[in-house]
Amino acid sequence: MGTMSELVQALEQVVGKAGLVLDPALMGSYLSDWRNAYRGRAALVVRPGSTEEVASVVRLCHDAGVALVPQGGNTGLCGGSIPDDSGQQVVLSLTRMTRIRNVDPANETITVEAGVILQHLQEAAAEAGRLFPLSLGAEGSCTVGGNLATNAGGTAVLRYGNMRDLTLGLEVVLPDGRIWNGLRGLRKDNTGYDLKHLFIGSEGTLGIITAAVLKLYPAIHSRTTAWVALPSPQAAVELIGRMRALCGDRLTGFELMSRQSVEFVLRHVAGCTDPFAEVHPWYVLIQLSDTLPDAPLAQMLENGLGSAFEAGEALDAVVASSEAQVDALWAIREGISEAQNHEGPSLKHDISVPVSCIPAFVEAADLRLQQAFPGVRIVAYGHVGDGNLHYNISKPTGSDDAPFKAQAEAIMGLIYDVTLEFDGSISAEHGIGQAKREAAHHYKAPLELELMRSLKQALDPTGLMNPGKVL
Ligand code: FAD
Ligand code: 2HG
Ligand code: ZN
Repeated sequence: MGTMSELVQALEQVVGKAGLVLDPALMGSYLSDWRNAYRGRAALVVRPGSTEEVASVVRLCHDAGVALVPQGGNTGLCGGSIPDDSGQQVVLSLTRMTRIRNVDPANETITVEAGVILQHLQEAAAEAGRLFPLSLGAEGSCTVGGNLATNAGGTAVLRYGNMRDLTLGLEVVLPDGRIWNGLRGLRKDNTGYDLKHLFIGSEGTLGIITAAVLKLYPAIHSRTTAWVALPSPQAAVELIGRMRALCGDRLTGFELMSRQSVEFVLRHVAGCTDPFAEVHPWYVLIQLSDTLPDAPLAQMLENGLGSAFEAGEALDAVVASSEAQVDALWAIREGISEAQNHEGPSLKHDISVPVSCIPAFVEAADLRLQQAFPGVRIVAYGHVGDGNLHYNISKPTGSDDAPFKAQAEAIMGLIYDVTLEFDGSISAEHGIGQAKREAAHHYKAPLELELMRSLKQALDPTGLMNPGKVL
């Protein structure tokens, strides 16, 4: 084990001067998340440009006993990509690894490096006449490596699945610097344990993902989008069942939003306006898509909404009549995260319960919260088709931050307790990172934690891969 300055010299040999950030004044964007909820310090940031360079960097840090924090676009919401405050950890940024290595239209696959921005991947798929369906609000800056490491979800999961479902192969640099080439574009491969699934969702604690073979889908040539007002989450669950029965796989988006969520957007996000003159308690954004340019989506939507009005599930609806209107409706949904930031400190609960339990979850959690913490604002919205609600909490209007922050743990505990009562998960898509580590210890079954620790020990016996995250 040498000194930090010896390590820096050796790293410079690998990535060159331009691949290192040593000046703390230039490290800022790597050391805190976009909400500024997590802050750390680092010995340095290293930016390798190839898998071989990543492998050399990892080996050097391993031999020096220095911990690594992998980082992609740094859009994660659980502090997983932020180093601790020791100033001893090294941030390994994948943002220079941006090559699309191969497109294989006949195999319906694309092979990309970890630092490719999700939006660029979507564009590369479109150029090949295909669709890469993962879609989320941070797609302009999050990376494929981060999407894989968090098993990202987003707004198209109900039709295409999450990142795990979209992945066929991985290339990973292991914690000792060896390269595992698992870049196989196979839809069938039953030769033992499926190792890629260990790394997907591991949040950088088992190795560095450097590339992936991902699935492509037929391009979409028609879509129809509607904004629907509803009386309750129960109506949303009934409506999604109705739309699924009617449209099958053409139902590609179904996002639930409470009035509180929409109000925050209308208040803080420039250009967003209320689609209705009247105020309603809940809304859903419905999207139908088809590979045919002239698919009768508008007719299907009209039929579905017609019967929903008759059944009392829908109170009002607008159907977008132009691409600009489609974008305007999605801008309201995608603006919630940003809008909530403007309302002061917030607590994010990225929970899931069975879809059928969403109404009872909301009722129980709302009631108990308002009894125990009167005045807190509940910002509930999310991917109702996946049973995934962002059941976020903002401080009471006009109150100070400090008392709200002092209640944070109790509020989180209350919400997670209700989640577990419905056999739910405390993290549906954002992961554990550092934010939910304690909660995971508390709420996950001891046997599951024991198995996770065994896997961590087997792959990363020195514990230098993103320590302090997940476990
Ligand atoms: P980072 O934030 O850099 O890292 C996330 C985790 O992955 C960290 O633990 C990091 O160590 C690890 N990591 C990163 N790259 C690698 C790698 N190459 N190898 C190993 N480990 C790595 N998430 C959703 O799932 N669904 C959503 O709908 C969604 N919407 C969002 C909307 C907004 C406005 C924002 C800000 C975030 C949203 N997110 C969402 C969260 C976030 O965008 C995703 O978690 C995304 O996948 C993170 O990608 P990233 O490249 O920014 O990763
Ligand atoms: C979304 O669905 C994201 O908009 C972000 O997962 C959720 O900010 C959040 O809590
Ligand atoms: Zn989400």
